[in-house]
Amino acid sequence: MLITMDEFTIQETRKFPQATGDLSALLRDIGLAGKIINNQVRKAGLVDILGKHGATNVQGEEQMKLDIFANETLIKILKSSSECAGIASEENDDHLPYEDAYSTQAKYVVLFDPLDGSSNIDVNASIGTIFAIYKRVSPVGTPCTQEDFLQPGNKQIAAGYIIYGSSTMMVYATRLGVNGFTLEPSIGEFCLSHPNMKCPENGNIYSINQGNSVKYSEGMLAYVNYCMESNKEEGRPYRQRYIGSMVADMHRTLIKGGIFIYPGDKSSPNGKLRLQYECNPMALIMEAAGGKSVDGANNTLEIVPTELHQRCPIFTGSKNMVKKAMEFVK
Ligand code: AHM
Ligand code: MG
Repeated sequence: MLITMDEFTIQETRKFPQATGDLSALLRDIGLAGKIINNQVRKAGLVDILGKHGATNVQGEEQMKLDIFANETLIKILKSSSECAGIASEENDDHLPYEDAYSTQAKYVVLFDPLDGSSNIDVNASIGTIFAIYKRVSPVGTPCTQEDFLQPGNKQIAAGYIIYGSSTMMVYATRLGVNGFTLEPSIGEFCLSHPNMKCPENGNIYSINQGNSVKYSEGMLAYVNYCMESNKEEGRPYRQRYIGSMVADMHRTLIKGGIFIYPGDKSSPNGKLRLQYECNPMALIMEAAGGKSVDGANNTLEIVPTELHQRCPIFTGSKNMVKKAMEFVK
């Protein structure tokens, strides 16, 4: 049976009698932006033929860098959606309130990384869009404020990603669980392909940029050594896999189990990844799938953000692997 993402989301939200359908509409709009971005991503290799950034393509249209295109697409689609009061993006210094009459009445705000891992475009590896949805704390009827975007991750209503890989998928989590939808290109619909996704409690893959190990803390070094150590009963050494594209590394971790780590180190104590639109959405997905996510000591979702673009170390994935890593780095 073919169930589209829209149909699935409507059915799920009907489980809550008080639901208005706004969240389903918002997820549909994010999916729509994903399809438009997907179309451009699929043409990325043709950029030299169609014209580079600043040049015009065969249709005489201005070519844009893909991450800028993805950002503008999400901003435009969410502005015309009547469920979004404003956005914050990795590409914009400040949050952006939508001030038209519909948007000020909306109850949700969205944070996103429009095209994460974009350095992988040149080598044709998977990239993705990451998003987080919060209910605003500022009064409905007014433009949204910075406060709406500085809520801890456990206040997320939903979060997800779109992966532009060998196929294009949208995965999103609510408190009800995690579901994955594969884009069926012939009908242009995301269709339910991965219902009720669960991250295995144990895994045998660790995913980290080990090239940074000279800068690791002692605990972090000890954990990586533990992963490489031989122990037949425990299935070690673990396999090491690191694409360097968070969405792709997390998608594998969610499906196969394992641990994904971007730690703090001596030169960057808070690591590289951003709390609000990279770590928190992934943490919500992992927790809703039975996994775990911490900054080394605390649950990622409990961290109260103080700045829009703040960075945060992350250890996320199979519950038991994350717990083990914490014993080393705490
Ligand atoms: P970006 O937002 O500039 O694309 O950077 C984020 C990416 C993640 O997708 C990935 O996990 C990480 O950077 C890889 O960083 P590094 O090359 O330092 O290992
Ligand atoms: Mg990013």
